[in-house]
Amino acid sequence: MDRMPETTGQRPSTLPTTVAGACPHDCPDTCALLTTVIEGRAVQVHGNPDHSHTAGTLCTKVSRYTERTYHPERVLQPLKRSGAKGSGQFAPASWDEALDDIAGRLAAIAARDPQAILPYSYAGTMGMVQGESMAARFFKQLGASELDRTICASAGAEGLTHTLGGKVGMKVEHFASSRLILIWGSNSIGSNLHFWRLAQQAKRDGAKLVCIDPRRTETADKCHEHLQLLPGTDAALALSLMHELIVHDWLDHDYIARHTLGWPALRERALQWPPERAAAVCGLPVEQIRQLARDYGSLSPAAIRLNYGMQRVRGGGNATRAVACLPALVGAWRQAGGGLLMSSSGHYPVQHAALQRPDLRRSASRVINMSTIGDDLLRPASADFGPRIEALIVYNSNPLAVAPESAKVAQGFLRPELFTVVLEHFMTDTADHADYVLPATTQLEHWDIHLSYGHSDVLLNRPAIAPLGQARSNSEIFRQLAQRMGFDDPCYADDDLTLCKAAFGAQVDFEALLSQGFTSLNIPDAPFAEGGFPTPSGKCEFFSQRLADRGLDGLPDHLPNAEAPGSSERYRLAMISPPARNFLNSTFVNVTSLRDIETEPVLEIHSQDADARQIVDGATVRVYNDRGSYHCKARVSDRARPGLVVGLGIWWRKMGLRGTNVNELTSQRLTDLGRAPTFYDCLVEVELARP
Ligand SMILES: Nc1nc2c(c(=O)[nH]1)N[C@H]1C(S)=C(S)[C@@H](COP(=O)(O)OP(=O)(O)OC[C@H]3O[C@@H](n4cnc5c(=O)[nH]c(N)nc54)[C@H](O)[C@@H]3O)O[C@H]1N2
Ligand SMILES: Nc1nc2c(c(=O)[nH]1)N[C@H]1C(S)=C(S)[C@@H](COP(=O)(O)OP(=O)(O)OC[C@H]3O[C@@H](n4cnc5c(=O)[nH]c(N)nc54)[C@H](O)[C@@H]3O)O[C@H]1N2
Ligand SMILES: [Mo]
Repeated sequence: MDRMPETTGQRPSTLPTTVAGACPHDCPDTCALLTTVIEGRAVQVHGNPDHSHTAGTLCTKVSRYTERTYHPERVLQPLKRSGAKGSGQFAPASWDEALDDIAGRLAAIAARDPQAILPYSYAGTMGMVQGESMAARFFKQLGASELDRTICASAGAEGLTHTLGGKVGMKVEHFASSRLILIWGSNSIGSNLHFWRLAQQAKRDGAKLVCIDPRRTETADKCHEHLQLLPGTDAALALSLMHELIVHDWLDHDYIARHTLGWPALRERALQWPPERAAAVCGLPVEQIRQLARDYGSLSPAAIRLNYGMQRVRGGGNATRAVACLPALVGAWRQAGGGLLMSSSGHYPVQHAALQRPDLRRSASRVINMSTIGDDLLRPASADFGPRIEALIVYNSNPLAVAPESAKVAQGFLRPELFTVVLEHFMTDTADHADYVLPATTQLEHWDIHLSYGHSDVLLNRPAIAPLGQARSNSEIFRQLAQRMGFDDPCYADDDLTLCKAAFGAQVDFEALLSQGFTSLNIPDAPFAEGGFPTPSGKCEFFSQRLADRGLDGLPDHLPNAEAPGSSERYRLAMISPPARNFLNSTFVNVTSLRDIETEPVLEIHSQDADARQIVDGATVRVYNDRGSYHCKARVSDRARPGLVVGLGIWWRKMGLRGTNVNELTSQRLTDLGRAPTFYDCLVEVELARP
């Protein structure tokens, strides 16, 4: 296979060429891609067999990447709204017309107060160039409001930071040598497939696999043990495991003494959590908790694949802290195959200042939390809030579908005088509400560089094909807006390859990336075998002085859900809404072959709860609470435990049964740490839909 030379734009070859790239999606696996190109057209995307984490395999959805790229509904020219706000009616515009008008509108708002302008972006691409590089420079110099990017992982991230010191942990490859693996708050087969391969390898070698998840997922089906706890009760379970480790003395006293902080206080707290108490809170059999503690105290190395499913509740930050304390108690960090992994992204030497140039900002700005965009778009100007949001520039995100309490988000986007620009591949629910839609390139059409939150390699993405239609990369669009705004710092002349190099500077061997497409960070196999955690104390902080200084509990605790089951007479079912396997958040919902696998929006409901409501499998139901209502098909299934319903996947609202999706029901309440959304802390009621 010959790799494409460094520059693009060469004459299309009639022979197949193979271009090395990276999967851009928000997934811990960050796969290395090989795209086969014939006569300038990408015909197939494969997993790179030379990249050990990818091992030549892709998930179903990304193997359909060409179907998405050449989708007949790709937006391939700038569009200007021609009908009412939200009507989805647009007319073509030229790039010059669109960019001149947008720059003019932004300049006029900025002249009054640039903080009335808000960028809104997340991880449609995880690329560091097409994410926050040129865009960040532009908005910082403009003086726009800062966006607090909390929608996914910030509760867990802050919990981890106050315990281990950052988003650091085990090297994923060493899970293969673990003897006990706890898959905690994660559906690996659905959303972390390449990790699952390692877990299976460990299983074949005799490891015990335990899944801790309120839903009986396909991953739970394949583990030896499944603890099907109630949502938001993970801290109670973790504290109770500690209780058992203490009373049976399954502790590594030497590791605790040398490499942890706050043990006497944590010990005292954990002793308040006998398994009987946790069993009642978690809705689990006592014996299952005792058995898990016995396994965790005796099987070594023991590893925890902690993930984000368990931190989307009121106490998500504390729950992460509680779980993150466990490995130090048994000295699991001593071995490469022991410890914990939630996110590995903190291991990367990212050169944020070089990429984003915070020095371009001339005055401090307010910060808007992306998870409360529903309320914030509707907020009037005030001394506390600052100016009303007058302009919104959305890229790499689909807030109408993914943000909580979407009726309010939609109401905000419908404000007639709000000026909204959306950079997109498709007419998403959000793009439908824009004043301008700008056609963005896909990963096959632009340069980028990637870190991973599930392994520790850096990947380079080369463009495989020329941009389709008039599409331009995000970075190019912000470069051109900067020029029109008269921003003349030389940094706006940086091309995408320059930005790729700036992402890690001299910290990563860029020549290796150019020649092979990926390179590994140099991380020790057992990074905390001798302590050395990146916390202020250098220890695993059971007690966090930083939290105590903020007036918060310095120790992890169980904080019940804000909408705990049993706390409402009217809404008796707890709803979680984890990803559908064949979608990536709201991405791919419009790819026919993938939508065909997911069929239609469903709500999994246990037969006891279905029977009590005369709901049969396949019936159309209305799921509702005070925030709104959502119609979908009932799937009567014991994947949901009694008292729990599961609204799978983030459908596009307009592809749902009556123009809404599951986020119509979720709340804008934030987590204990990290200011994150509480998607899985949500009570609902379900009834048969009226025709
Ligand atoms: N196919 C696919 N893959 C994806 C995504 C996708 O949409 N589709 N999304 C990507 C993104 S953005 C992210 S952040 C990651 C997320 O990936 P992970 O963090 O690994 O989480 P999920 O696989 O979403 O699984 C969350 C699991 O947590 C369970 N859960 C819900 N509430 C609780 C709770 O209170 N406690 C516990 N213990 N478990 C709970 C859910 O039932 C679900 O099975 O996945 C990425 N990968
Ligand atoms: N109920 C519920 N809601 C959730 C979740 C949940 O589990 N339950 N999960 C939450 C989580 S973990 C996350 S991370 C968020 C995800 O929220 P988002 O990051 O908004 O993710 P997507 O829905 O995938 O939307 C990404 C959009 O970016 C576009 N895009 C992709 N690449 C590019 C590009 O190069 N340029 C431009 N301009 N656009 C591009 C895609 O076409 C897509 O429409 O959703 C959250 N919402
Ligand atoms: Mo996410």
